Amino acid sequence: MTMNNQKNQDQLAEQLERKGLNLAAIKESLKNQVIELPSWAVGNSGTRYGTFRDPGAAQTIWDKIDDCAEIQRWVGICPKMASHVLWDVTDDGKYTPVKEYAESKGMSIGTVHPNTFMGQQFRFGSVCNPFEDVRNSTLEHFRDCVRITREMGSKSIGIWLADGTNYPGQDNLFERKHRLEEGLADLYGAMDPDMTLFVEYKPFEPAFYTTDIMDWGMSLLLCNKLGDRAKVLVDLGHHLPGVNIEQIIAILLDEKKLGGFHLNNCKYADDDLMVGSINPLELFLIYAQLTEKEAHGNSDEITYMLDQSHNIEPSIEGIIQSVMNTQTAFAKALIIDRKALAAEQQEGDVMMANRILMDAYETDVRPLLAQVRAEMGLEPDPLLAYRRGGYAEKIVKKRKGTGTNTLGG
Ligand code: PSV
Ligand code: MN
Repeated sequence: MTMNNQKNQDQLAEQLERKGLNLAAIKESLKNQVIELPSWAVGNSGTRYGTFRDPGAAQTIWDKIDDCAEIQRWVGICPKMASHVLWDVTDDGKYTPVKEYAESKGMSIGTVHPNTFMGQQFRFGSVCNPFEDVRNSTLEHFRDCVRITREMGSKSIGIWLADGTNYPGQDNLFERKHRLEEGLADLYGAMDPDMTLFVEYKPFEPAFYTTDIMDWGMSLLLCNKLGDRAKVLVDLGHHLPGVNIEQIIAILLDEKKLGGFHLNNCKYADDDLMVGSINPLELFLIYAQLTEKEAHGNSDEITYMLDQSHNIEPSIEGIIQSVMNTQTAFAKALIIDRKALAAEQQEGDVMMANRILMDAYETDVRPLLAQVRAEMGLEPDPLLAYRRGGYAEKIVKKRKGTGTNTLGG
């Protein structure tokens, strides 16, 4: 550490101490942060209008693992790759080699995502489908997913259903709810006792009139009926405009029902942009709730994953930037002067309470994060370090820009 760095650190430690905060503990929290990388984000992706192919995009499951390991090399807090079962399997239908290859690269498999939205049979939904044979084949897929989760050495399954209807009168909404409850109970019952089920919600798309799990209330209702190991998954892009996500987080935390996140950012709906790129304040306020809980020594196990689609930016760079944005939000939330904030709240001083919160948000945490990275043996700026590392050029040469897309277009 240079003299200047040491001076900055000492100043920061002093400032934090005045707020009753401990620099070493904050650094420890930042070092222990874990974000799962989505295997599906390193392949080509696009919109329904087309795909701009990235010449270095991952083409095979091995490429995806290589890319995730490369990201982890620079960011150091992403040792897990979240998986989508249909897209992360060997050509001969095996999963164990995927796990083994990931391990050889220092990675493990995180949350496993079933896929009940891509087959032709799912035109009218999966577990909510009015046809019994489709419901049964969905349940079979769920049981396969439990086996795959076990085989991949993972402990969590993340379910998102594209089920819904497009037109009034298309199906009976009471019956769809019953089918949904029965289907998820079947999946839950098939899981190992140490597995957790994350239930993701989304207001619309691909269905536009009704969506069977349309919001956090529905997800919570289902999780409460299922049991302790069923928790709500919040995808940041799955809310109607104007919804206060941080309040949802506070409520779910208090109910001990927040299972995890699909991190991304949106301007309108499910835009899947880089987390923290459009609304960094919202991300900070979400982390403010998460750290509020931690500050009371009451933090639950929460799984953080990225769920993004890099359509015009190079995927690996987009992912690295997203991880950095998340670290920034977390660091700012960790330095909130909680004691002073609580005092102002008690006084009813709206102005000062807001100022204390914003003071943390406006603090430049880049030197702190650079220091944390240095202590972890990492470069201070992972994005620039990746650019200098030559991996991007290497994969373009090797993969020759023929990557297939996983999503959209
Ligand atoms: C649906 O929009 C979703 O957010 C679900 O999490 C899917 O698993 C994922 O996107 C597919 O990218
Ligand atoms: Mn998602």
